[in-house]
Amino acid sequence: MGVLNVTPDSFSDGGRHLAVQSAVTRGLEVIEQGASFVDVGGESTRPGAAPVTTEEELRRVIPVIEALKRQTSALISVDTSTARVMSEAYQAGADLINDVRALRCDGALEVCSAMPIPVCLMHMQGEPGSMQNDPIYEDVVSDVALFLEERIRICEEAGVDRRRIIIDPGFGFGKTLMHNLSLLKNLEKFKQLGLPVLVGMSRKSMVGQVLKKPVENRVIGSVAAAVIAAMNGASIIRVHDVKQTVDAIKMTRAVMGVN
Ligand code: 9MG
Repeated sequence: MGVLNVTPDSFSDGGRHLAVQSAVTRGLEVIEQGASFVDVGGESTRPGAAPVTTEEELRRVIPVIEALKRQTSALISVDTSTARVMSEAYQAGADLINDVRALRCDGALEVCSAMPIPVCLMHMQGEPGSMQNDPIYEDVVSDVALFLEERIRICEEAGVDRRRIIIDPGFGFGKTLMHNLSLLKNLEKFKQLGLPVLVGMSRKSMVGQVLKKPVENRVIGSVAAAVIAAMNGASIIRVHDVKQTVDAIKMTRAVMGVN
């Protein structure tokens, strides 16, 4: 899964039309590099990020989804927690909902239960504005697994078919370095829930903290994390550096005997 952030810090400089064009060009590039999905997001969920209005999120993501849909048959994922954005993104052609808040926002569960597409439920402790202020768990692997089990149950009760659900432990979302490393090491535990596992560690601070390197020098560390995740059962890996990760995952899968 290739990351396509459509936030002002990503594609803003030449105005709205140019921003859409450059985002679409980047989306087509990640597909060309081997991504099966493009994850289009209009809300920054980085630690400390400010929330965005629904109208602004729609203005950012819908034209990009529509344009990508016209130009590629690759799968389009929308990274959002907002019910209206989920619904309009689906009508614009989105094939997957990626929700870092696991359908906990108003109306999200109802909207998703009425749509036929898959949904990724991610674990996050707290909210992006404050989630890195001293996150605490009794046992991070069990606590996150319990949360995901509970969200799966709530989704199923609301009418979301289990076969549509993807789960994600949420690396970097309300977790210290030790929490993140422990989740990566024990990722197989999440496979036991019987659903595809998605992970996103690309360029995140867990890589920066281990390597003591700034974001622009985290490609190799991110690829290493992707390989470990694939070996420990991840089915979808959300990354910025698609070309490098695709090669590394091809090698990993060859060793694992899967194609
Ligand atoms: C939007 N986004 C940023 N990081 C992510 C991660 O780790 N997983 C998922 N599902 N989405 C993410």
